[in-house]
Amino acid sequence: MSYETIIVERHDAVTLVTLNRPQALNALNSQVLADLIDVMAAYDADPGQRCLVVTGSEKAFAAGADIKEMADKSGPDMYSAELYAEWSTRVCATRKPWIAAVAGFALGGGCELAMMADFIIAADTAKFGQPEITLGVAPGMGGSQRLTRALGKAKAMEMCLTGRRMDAAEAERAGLVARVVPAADLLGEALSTAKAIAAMPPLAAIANKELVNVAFETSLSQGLVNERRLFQLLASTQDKAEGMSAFIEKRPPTWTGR
Ligand code: CO8
Repeated sequence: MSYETIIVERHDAVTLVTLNRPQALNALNSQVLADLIDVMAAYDADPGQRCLVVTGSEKAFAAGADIKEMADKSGPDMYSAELYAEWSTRVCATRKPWIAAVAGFALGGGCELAMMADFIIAADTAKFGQPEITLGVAPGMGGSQRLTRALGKAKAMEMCLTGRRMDAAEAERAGLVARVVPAADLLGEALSTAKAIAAMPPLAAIANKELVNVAFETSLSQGLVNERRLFQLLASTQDKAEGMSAFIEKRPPTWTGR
């Protein structure tokens, strides 16, 4: 697969997507968004691919939506086109797991893209922020909602109102990122985490992702019902029989995704 603004590589069952607009610090223009939708749909449809990593450069994961492309768009243009809405809906519809590996700036739409991932692994150089207020706007691709769910009201409100950037250590303490690693190890750590996920039974990976996401969308009692139902569904899979037999027989399991 060849794209204009991203580089796509396969590492066995892991797809690695590298944002590649260095001249604009990986700002998300419409071509990047189209390329990302395409590669994520291809990943979801490919049974041989079990996890995906999105990363950027050492300097920037992504410095936001492309301000130069956005500058001329009017409010009515954006409203009638629902700019970015279809894109984020389609990215978030990816059923299989994916990770954001963030070094450098993850600002505005870049922070929002990272937060759409199932989790973030950050380099110690990572800087997260929602600086939209400094441009006279507000987050438009989920930042105000996902940041608040991840960090709580106080920090999310402070970041949105001041545009302050949060470094990697604070982001880990606050629960925005799963783990912080030295910048030189970021890609290796992200790929080995992705390979560990790729080695899990595929249906159980999809179900685990779905269940954690349900926790953000519903009441505890409804979430617990969903959890029991998916547990019961997984109990009827060949992979459940294989996983439990392999444990009892003290051998590695072989997953079929059935
Ligand atoms: N868009 C377009 N170009 C960008 C962007 C961007 N977001 N960020 C950086 N660039 C470009 C610069 O213009 C510059 O290009 P050139 O060399 O042609 O002048 C190049 O990248 C390098 O940038 P700098 O020279 O500024 O690099 P510095 O190291 O000095 O600074 C910063 C790095 C601090 C990251 C700085 O570039 C910066 O502040 N960038 C903008 C950050 C920002 O405000 N992001 C939020 C954008 S708005 C947004 O994301 C809203 C999303 C939701 C929209 C939904 C609508 C419905």
